[in-house]
Amino acid sequence: MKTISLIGAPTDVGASVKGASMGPDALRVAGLTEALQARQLQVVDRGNLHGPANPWQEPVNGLRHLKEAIDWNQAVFDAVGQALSDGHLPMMLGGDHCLAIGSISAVAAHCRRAGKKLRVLWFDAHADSNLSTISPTGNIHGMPVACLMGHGPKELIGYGGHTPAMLPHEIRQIGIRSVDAGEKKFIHEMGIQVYDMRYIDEYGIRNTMSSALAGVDANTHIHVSFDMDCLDPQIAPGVGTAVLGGPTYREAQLCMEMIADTGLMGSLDIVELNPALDIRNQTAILAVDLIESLFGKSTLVRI
Ligand code: EXY
Ligand code: MN
Ligand code: MN
Ligand code: MN
Repeated sequence: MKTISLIGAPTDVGASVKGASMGPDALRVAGLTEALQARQLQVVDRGNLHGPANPWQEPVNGLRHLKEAIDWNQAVFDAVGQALSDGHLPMMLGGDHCLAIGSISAVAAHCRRAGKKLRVLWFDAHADSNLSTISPTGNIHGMPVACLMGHGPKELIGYGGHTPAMLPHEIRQIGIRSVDAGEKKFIHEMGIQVYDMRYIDEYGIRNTMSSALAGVDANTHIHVSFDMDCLDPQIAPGVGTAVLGGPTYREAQLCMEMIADTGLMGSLDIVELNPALDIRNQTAILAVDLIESLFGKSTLVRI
């Protein structure tokens, strides 16, 4: 029986909107554990990690709360690494998206040790590819992709002693529709494959996911980094940086179902849920619904 380790990382140090720190508990209230158990999965809830409080300071040298982000990511790196060593599937419950630095660094280290190929599926409205020199905000949740590729402050790019944690060919970004000018340049220079909303509109979600999953095989570890603001804010209002024009409910479900069909997902982040901005926990409930599909719940009638 597959065992899922739930790892709460209750912080919003990477953001400038308060509230993502309440994400892990909102997911628990929405019935995450029970939903997974109903799918015959064993769940170990590791509770919430501890880390520094959010000092709510202005950026220094283009980075807001660097010290706090380093500490939180170290805690996430250690906990995700431990879960993988235990043979569990780590599910990191954010928290803001800066935490994917620690999470994916741990997953990448696990893949190197196990001789596995890594495929990161990054669902987001944003490219999260900023650098301190080009970021309009200094918010580190806008920088994890760049950090994972070795572009960022030295403490954020060396978890596990390996830089870069991830190579451009190992990631696919899906649902992107808000990209700063400097990020666009970085993405092109790095050669990152982005399925932006225009692509999804023109080719459809099925072709998008077929392409994003192309090349995976039995030796691939899929990591899903799911930023809740990827979804259209009409269905997911509980996020700090909402952007109009995201995937619909069924489009998002098909993404999850196609990932489940591969049977290759080995780790997951659920981030940027902001219960303070939500309506009756609906975004957390939607997250649980999507997670169920990632683990095989299906609307398929045909057999
Ligand atoms: N690109 C903007 C910035 O860097 O501040 C917005 C980033 C939002 C990041 C969110 C959560 O994915
Ligand atoms: Mn993000
Ligand atoms: Mn985002
Ligand atoms: Mn694995």
